[in-house]
Amino acid sequence: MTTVATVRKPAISEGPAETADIVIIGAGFSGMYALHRLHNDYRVVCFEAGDGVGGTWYWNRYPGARVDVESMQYSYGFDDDLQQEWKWPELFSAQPELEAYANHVADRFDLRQYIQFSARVNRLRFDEDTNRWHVHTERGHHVTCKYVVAATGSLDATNIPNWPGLESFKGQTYHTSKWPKERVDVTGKRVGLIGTGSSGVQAAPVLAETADHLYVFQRTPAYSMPSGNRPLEPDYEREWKDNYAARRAVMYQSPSAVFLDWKARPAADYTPEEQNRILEEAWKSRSAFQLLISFSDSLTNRKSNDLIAEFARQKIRQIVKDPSVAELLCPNYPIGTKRPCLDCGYYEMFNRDNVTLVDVRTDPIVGITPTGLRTTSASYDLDIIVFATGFDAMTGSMTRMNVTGVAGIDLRDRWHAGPTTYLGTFIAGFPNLFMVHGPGSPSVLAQMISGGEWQVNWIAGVIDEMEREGFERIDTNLESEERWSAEVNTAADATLYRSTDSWYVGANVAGKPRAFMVYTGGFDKFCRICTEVQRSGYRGLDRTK
Ligand code: NA7
Repeated sequence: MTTVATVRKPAISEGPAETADIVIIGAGFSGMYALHRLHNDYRVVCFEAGDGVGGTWYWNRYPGARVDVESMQYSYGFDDDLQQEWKWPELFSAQPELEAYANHVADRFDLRQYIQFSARVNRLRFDEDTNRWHVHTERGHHVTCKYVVAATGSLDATNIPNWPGLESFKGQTYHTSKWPKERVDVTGKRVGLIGTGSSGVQAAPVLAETADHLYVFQRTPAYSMPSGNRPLEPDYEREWKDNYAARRAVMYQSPSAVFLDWKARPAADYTPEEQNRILEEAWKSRSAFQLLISFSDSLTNRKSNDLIAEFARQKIRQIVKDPSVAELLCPNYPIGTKRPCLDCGYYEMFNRDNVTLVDVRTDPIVGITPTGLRTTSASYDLDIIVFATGFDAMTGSMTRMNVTGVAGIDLRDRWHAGPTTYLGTFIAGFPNLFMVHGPGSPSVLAQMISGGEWQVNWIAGVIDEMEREGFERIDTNLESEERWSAEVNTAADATLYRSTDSWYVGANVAGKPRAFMVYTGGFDKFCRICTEVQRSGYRGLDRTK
């Protein structure tokens, strides 16, 4: 089960336009599954910007990168032999293992022959006269096709704030999501890590082990929980493999496509002692998300949420020895309204002498200098700056492709006030274009591999039916988008998500319009709605011959 580099047989050459039935953009987990699902029935081409498969797990190779959902769950379910035969070494796999798994799947299902690597799509144009998409890549490919499946990832377009002086820095800079394949040696170096989301929280303890000094520049503290990662116990693995079919079925019927204990009641139903016992058990459990679902109203009732948040803050205060550092690390927003993190020794790391926490909320970074960075009131000398500053989430991977639809409308203009979609999959005026994990779908709030598999199957079913019934074009309309936006907003309004600035609402990128971009009504409900739309004769969609 090793990574195999194969010689590819390009199906598509660079140069004059070639034709395909379907172009899939992205060879991450959803894109690869789309290829597998569709290549037997259609002429399919996949364009991938990286030179390997794996998407998120190809790009995010920073030290400490690790998935925050158990690997027995965060894996494909479409092929039982695959899930029975693959052996995950750890409970929560690290990036190299996830990349190896992606490579194994690409080889096992012979997918590489359809993938053009190092081929970033930089132009996507719909031709109304022919009902065909024209797909162009930076390498000069030009393919016309009937359908496009954009499996471009929710978190792909990197965000580096536009600090003055960035170019002047004489040391090395890295963004966590574009980490080089070669090992970056920080031994004896002064490292500045900006950002304390999942990437920063995971990278920091590893960097601190060898850096001369690590400065952690924090704007908003994260809620992070110990992953309790460990080698996967054989008995536990056996239990999963013996029950995979039933457990996958449970996952598909759960709000987040994960196999967790969803049996909780509202916090007020428990005595304070019971509440505490439940939270302690969740803290020690196998998943950060178990803490969030300790009570059924954790994300809808502020009082219940406060109980969990205060419990998490107490844990921070117990672990971090310096009380002022501990206070700075204590978040004050509702827990779960920004993506919670799963860590390996993050808070413990702040007890090291070579780690300094810098609060850039009260003393913001104002610029990068040749020798480090400046905040409003201080300067820091650094050899290396690590940007763990996240992504232009949910929309960036689509808008940067220069997408134009009917009447030449540019997707950036279409979404200038925030993204609107129908079912997180369709954009009015961009016919035959399907997004996987698009804005308005459960995307990052559901387990991404299983969620992607479900959505790809649904999209493939729609395409199959189009072809069987002789349709040329499927599109949605603004009324359907409005209705779906109302549904997304109603679901979000019933939660605490909106009370916090996060990338779920586009708040992390300067100038980005605010819009709630994730469907919080539950993965299970989302699947039911999509299924119903198809069964009811494509309500909200216009199919034409
Ligand atoms: P995130 O979660 O978006 O984290 C980015 C971090 O960078 C976050 O702490 C930001 O603070 C910080 N940031 C961004 N801009 C600035 C500026 N201008 N100054 C200081 N700090 C800044 O990205 P990750 O890569 O960590 O994780 C992404 C997802 O990957 C994660 O949720 C999991 O799903 C896996 P802020 O919170 O905006 O104040």
